[in-house]
Amino acid sequence: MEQLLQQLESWRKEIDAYNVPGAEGAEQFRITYLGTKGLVKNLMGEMKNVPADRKREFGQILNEFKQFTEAKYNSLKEAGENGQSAAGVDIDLTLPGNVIPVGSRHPISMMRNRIVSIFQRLGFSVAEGPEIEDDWHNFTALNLPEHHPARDMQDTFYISTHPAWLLRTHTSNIQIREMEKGKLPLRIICPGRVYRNETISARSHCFFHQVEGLYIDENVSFADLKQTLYFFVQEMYGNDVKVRFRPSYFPFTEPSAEMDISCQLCKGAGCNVCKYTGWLEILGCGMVHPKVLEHCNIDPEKYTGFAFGMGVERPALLKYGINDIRLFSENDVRFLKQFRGVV
Ligand code: 2U9
Repeated sequence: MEQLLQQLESWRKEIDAYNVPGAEGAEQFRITYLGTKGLVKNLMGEMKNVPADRKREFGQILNEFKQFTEAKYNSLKEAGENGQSAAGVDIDLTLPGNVIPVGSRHPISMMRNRIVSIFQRLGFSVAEGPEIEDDWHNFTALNLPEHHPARDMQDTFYISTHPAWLLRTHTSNIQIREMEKGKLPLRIICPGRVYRNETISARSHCFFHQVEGLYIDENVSFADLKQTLYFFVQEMYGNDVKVRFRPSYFPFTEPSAEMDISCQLCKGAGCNVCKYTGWLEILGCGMVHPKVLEHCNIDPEKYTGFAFGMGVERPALLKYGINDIRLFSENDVRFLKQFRGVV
């Protein structure tokens, strides 16, 4: 008898919590608790097992339980008929659904995609490679042997448990790996994240993004390099853009150059963005050094190639009017949501 009373209490809680909405929910409730094979009928059948001196007490408890169950059924039924949930909340099926917030592309991804898609239209395919690299693919194969002074400008991060590994300082490791595969001609565009051991400020960070390109075939010339990059900047900045090439030095290209475009803000007149020169430096380039070809078992007497590299952050800062490179990696939604709907 005591056990039965305890059981009744837990059914009471179950009934109270019942919340299946609509007319179907009410009907399901009726079958489970009030139907001919339902709980209340079963309990009534238990009366015969109750000792004679407690029949009256148990009868009263059961009656009260039945009334409680019937009252719950009536409220469920009424709510079902009025289109309400059992919790009593109105459901208006004509209301629009909840808006699911969607994100937006990151400005770095947008700028990378713009750069990459122009080269894809020229027949370049996208190649990717590891961010954790070995010395050979990041430095030595690129004509930057140990103790070469140019390594100083590309100080990076090393992994103390794996001294042979480092974080790549450019995406050129991808080109080396592609050349090592031995399939020529090769026309690839290599986007990715790179690392440098530098003090973080509004203008520089210890990681940033690059897009590098490589074209190797018989008879590839510096004229091909100039025309390809001129096409790129015209697509990127418009047909009225002016370009100039200045001689430069990189260990992995010979000859090497830096390419400037006429400042897009002052149209060449001079402003604080171009430091009153009228020109903006946008990329470095050159003919692949014969030693680099040899390191990848490519005959420099038969094949030549050009390569170029550009950062993604700087053109993104200029295009979207951003003044601090750190905003790109802080993941502040107030910054990121401003790029909704931008391409
Ligand atoms: C191979 C051979 C040559 C890629 C090149 C540059 C010049 C260059 C900078 C631009 C801005 C890096 O992000 S940045 O700081 N890059 O100036 N990169 S030539 O030359 C290669 C690459 C791979 C096998």
